[in-house]
Amino acid sequence: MGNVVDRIAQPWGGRTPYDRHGAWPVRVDTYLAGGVRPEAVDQWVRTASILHSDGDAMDVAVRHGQVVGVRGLVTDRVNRGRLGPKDLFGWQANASTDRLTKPLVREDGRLVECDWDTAMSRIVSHSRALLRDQGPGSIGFYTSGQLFLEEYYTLAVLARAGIGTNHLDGNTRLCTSTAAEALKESFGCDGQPGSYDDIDHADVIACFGHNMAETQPVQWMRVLDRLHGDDPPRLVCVDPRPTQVARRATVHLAPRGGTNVALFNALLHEIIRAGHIDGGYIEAHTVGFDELAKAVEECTPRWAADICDVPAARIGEAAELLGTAEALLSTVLQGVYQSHQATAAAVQINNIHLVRGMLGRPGAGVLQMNGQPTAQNTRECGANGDLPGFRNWENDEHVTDLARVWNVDPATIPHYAPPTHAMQMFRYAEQGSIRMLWISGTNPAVSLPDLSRVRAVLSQDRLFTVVQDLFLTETAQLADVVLPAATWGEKKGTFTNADRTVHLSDKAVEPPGEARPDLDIFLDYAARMEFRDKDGGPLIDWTDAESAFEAWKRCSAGRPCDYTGLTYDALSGGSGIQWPCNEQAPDGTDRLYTGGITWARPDECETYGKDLVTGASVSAVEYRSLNPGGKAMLKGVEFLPPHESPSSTYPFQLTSGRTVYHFHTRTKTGRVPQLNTAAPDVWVETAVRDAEAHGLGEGDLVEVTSPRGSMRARVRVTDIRPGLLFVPFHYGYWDTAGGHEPSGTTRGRAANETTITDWDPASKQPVFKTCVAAISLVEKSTGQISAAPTTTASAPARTDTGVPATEGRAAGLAEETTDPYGHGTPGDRL
Ligand SMILES: Nc1nc2c(c(=O)[nH]1)N[C@H]1C(S)=C(S)[C@@H](COP(=O)(O)OP(=O)(O)OC[C@H]3O[C@@H](n4cnc5c(=O)[nH]c(N)nc54)[C@H](O)[C@@H]3O)O[C@H]1N2
Ligand SMILES: Nc1nc2c(c(=O)[nH]1)N[C@H]1C(S)=C(S)[C@@H](COP(=O)(O)OP(=O)(O)OC[C@H]3O[C@@H](n4cnc5c(=O)[nH]c(N)nc54)[C@H](O)[C@@H]3O)O[C@H]1N2
Ligand SMILES: [Mo]
Repeated sequence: MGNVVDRIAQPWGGRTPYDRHGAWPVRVDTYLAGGVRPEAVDQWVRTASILHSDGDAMDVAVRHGQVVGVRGLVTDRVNRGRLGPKDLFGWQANASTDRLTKPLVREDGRLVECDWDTAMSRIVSHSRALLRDQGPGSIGFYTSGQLFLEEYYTLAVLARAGIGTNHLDGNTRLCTSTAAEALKESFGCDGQPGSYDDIDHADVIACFGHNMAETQPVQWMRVLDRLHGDDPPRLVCVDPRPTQVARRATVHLAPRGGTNVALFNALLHEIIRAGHIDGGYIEAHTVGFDELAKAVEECTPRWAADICDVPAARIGEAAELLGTAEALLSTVLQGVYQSHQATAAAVQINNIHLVRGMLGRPGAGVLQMNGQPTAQNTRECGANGDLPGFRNWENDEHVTDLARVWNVDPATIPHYAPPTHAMQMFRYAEQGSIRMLWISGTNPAVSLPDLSRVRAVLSQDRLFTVVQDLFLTETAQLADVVLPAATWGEKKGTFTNADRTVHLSDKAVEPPGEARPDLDIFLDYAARMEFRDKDGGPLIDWTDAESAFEAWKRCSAGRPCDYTGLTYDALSGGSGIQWPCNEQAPDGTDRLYTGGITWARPDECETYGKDLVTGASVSAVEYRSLNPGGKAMLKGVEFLPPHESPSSTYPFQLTSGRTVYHFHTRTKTGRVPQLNTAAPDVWVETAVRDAEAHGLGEGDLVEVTSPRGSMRARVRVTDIRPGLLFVPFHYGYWDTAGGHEPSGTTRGRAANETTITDWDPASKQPVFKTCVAAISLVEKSTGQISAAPTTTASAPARTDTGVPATEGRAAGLAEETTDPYGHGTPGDRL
């Protein structure tokens, strides 16, 4: 028996301290609903979390054919038994009574239930007519970072070689396209260099625009456990909000929104000026040092202090920590990827590691993070703007090789232009060249910027929209055909986390009604469309998850993301396994680039790169001359001001993001009592100084307006940087109380009513984190308080405001044990 802990009140649970270079102790977290005892569980089914990119392994408890709880997997390398609040409680959404159970088609303006044959026939006849009349470029697919590897691979083959369209991308464009681009720009190829194990060894851990405490709570537990042990790491945090990471940091920098490049250039300036560089490493493994040094030559801390509104001395302290670390681990996420000059900024973090030789050894690593649980697979399978297996669309040999794998003519695979990115696909749909858009596992009517525009695009009569989801989401309501999907726990497949760890997710229970796995839907479509290879055989000859996985292994062979050494059987063991896994590395690979840079040679690289300011492609010839030996590339970039800056009409900067209790547009977490109650409605965070200046206080209802639109929320006064507003983007117009119908009041609460249609020139990732806004009072609070949690970055600045602490009470209780084998030795180590 372990401790029982309210995991809503204490999202990170209890501490299991450990020392530097030690092994992270185990702690097994279990939540079983409704008083079910472990002995009463019929079956434990292996999977990993699907509500973030951490890849926390767990077993799902099944009783009488229903999921009744979860237990962290003690032997897994990623979490050693721990689970975060969403992992513990989130599975309950699967059993919601409002799951889609039958396909729907639009008849006389209304969505009505039908059978699968009717829905699929309608999609197939539309596809055939469009292919005949307008060609493959009239069909687009917009997918997810939440399906399984087998599903993305199947979709990539059917879209790229079956339909022959270039218009296939994922919501990973909104999420990790900058991570991928930054890795490609620096290392010539995607692939996460670091490992979570680096947390055990680092003496400095730096989080750049990454609220790890809330968005990867289990790795944050690992950091906390080190902070409680001997020789704790020092933390550097770059975030304008008082996140838990910021509160624990030795140095916290809270820059003005959109100024990351100025700040990072100043850090590089100081590191180089102080001589904290590894000349041997630079010489052996990089090109471009002189250009980088020149680019940051003038970028003194004093210069950056004005731009970023951060004290110059503080920048110096951060540079000193980063510059003198023995083993530096950096993580980068949306505060960089969705901010201004995203790729340029993310690349500067790679540069810090390269000039310091901080790569490829324990504790020295970069984690250009992923966000979504399966975003890595979207990228490697080519269901985003890349070809499968990190192949280079501009390299004819790579295209020919892919054509060999698929047994098609190379000309079948569109490679006349870069694969179309999601923002461009919506533009094409707006302009009318895309006439059919198949949306799977994403809710763009809440998650894309500038929602009134997105609704207008999706509502057009001339656009035939297919939406494949679990629920009748804001997006599904605008569709012509809605397909009910089975999800995690109801289907089998694999997925890969942010440190390349592959997990197998088994089927625990039957999906509701007629819902089908996304894989079966894609296979059904491919069969009905009769896609053929060049010998007349079926283009797609696999029939289930495991045969799809085997097909993908053949496609990944010899590529950086080599899966050939993995099998479903091997993945059913005690832990996930990190790719590449092949004959040379049968147990997987913990770190990339341990012996230098591997995939940047001109014939092997995934891309020849881009100009980080304009996005213009570097040509193959230029790449060959700049980087003939395939080293890492140091790329300096000048700071440019954000595209919108505050004015008298819009005096604030506005940013948006997440809270620990909710996932994205809340289709799952909004249906879970513990999570929904912890943060039931939208709020807006504002600084003490700004609240005083505008006469605002806790719970006041305000309108936040930008040049695009407006939204309403109640105020929470926090220690956020002055001049900045923060809104969680989780809340669309679906409401647990209000049901499905868009209502006048709740419709205007999505952060993306206000955000801008703008994207990074290199990664094409939308700029969600930097726009301007005004705030005006709608109604003074008469005792109402905002729905913002108190446990996290949204904690009130003052404790005397009468805001009750966020708690789960009896419903939030979960068990923790550090002695899962009953040896009586707490802290039992792996
Ligand atoms: N609880 C929870 N966890 C999740 C998810 C979720 O929805 N909920 N989603 C998953 C996904 S898909 C993703 S992508 C990740 C995202 O994970 P994170 O990137 O950690 O989350 P965000 O809240 O989007 O943004 C992080 C921080 O960026 C800061 N920021 C804003 N503007 C700037 C800026 O200009 N510069 C800097 N330096 N910082 C800035 C914000 O203050 C915020 O605290 O989380 C994953 N995990
Ligand atoms: N303003 C602002 N906007 C943002 C962000 C931000 O920080 N600020 N962050 C961006 C980021 S990083 C991300 S990742 C996106 C997320 O944006 P979305 O992807 O739109 O968000 P989700 O709510 O996760 O939508 C996933 C959908 O897939 C469905 N689904 C879940 N599992 C399955 C399955 O197995 N099969 C199928 N077919 N469907 C399934 C869910 O019900 C849900 O409707 O939002 C982006 N938008
Ligand atoms: Mo994301």
